[in-house]
Amino acid sequence: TPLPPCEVVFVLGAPGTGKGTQCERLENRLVDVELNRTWKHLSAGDLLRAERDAGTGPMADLIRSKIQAGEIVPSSITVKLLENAMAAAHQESKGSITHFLIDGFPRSHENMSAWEDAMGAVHTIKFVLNFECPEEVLVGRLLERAKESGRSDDKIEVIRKRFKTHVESTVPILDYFGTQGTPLHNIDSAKSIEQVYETVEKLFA
Ligand code: UP5
Ligand code: MG
Repeated sequence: TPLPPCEVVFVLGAPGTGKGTQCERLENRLVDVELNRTWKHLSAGDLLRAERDAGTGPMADLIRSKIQAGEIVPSSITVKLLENAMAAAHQESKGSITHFLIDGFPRSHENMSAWEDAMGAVHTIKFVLNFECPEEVLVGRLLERAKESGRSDDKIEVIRKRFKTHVESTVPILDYFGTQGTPLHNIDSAKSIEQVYETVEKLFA
């Protein structure tokens, strides 16, 4: 079954704001039985890490060096991985999955235009979630997570670089959604995981 037109929600926010945490909850709980509509969580970062770990060629090396530097991987790579993951999820669900929570993408204007070129004509961006939280709170969360995450970028120097990349490249694209008529919901994610979830879940009602 080829991938039909799908609905997509982009989930953005600085490192540690809880994109993955909230998307996991949404994926598990937002099951609309009547409409047979299930939201599939796709983390762009997870897809890149899997590609890095599976590969041995120059592409794996490029992903490794970009993640290690807290910089953005070239858009063509990320968009292709997203496209493949959407198609695979659709296929594996025998066609029932047509709604996607895309976590950690797009991170730059370049990412956004690559998405538009590849998929903009087919899929609809329903809205964008943007989690906001003070950086010092995020540093605490990430260093705590670092004890178990095994992520090569959960080190204070790289964490600082990830924040810098977020401010310089990702924050500027938020305005763009407004110009496209795509709703942007800024969410205070300094609150508890449960409180953030309650706010977010309502947006899917
Ligand atoms: N936690 C979460 N919510 C909490 C709350 N409300 N209160 C208290 N604690 C909370 O959460 C982080 C930690 O905080 C966890 O321990 C959690 O329990 C706790 P998490 O849900 O993991 O936050 P998240 O926003 O997902 O943080 P993450 O570190 O994954 O964000 P990044 O944006 O840095 O990571 P990502 O995987 O998206 O990207 C990594 C790298 O990949 C990028 O730096 C870049 O190099 C590359 N990349 C690209 O190049 N392009 C892409 O499109 C995507 C990634
Ligand atoms: Mg994450």
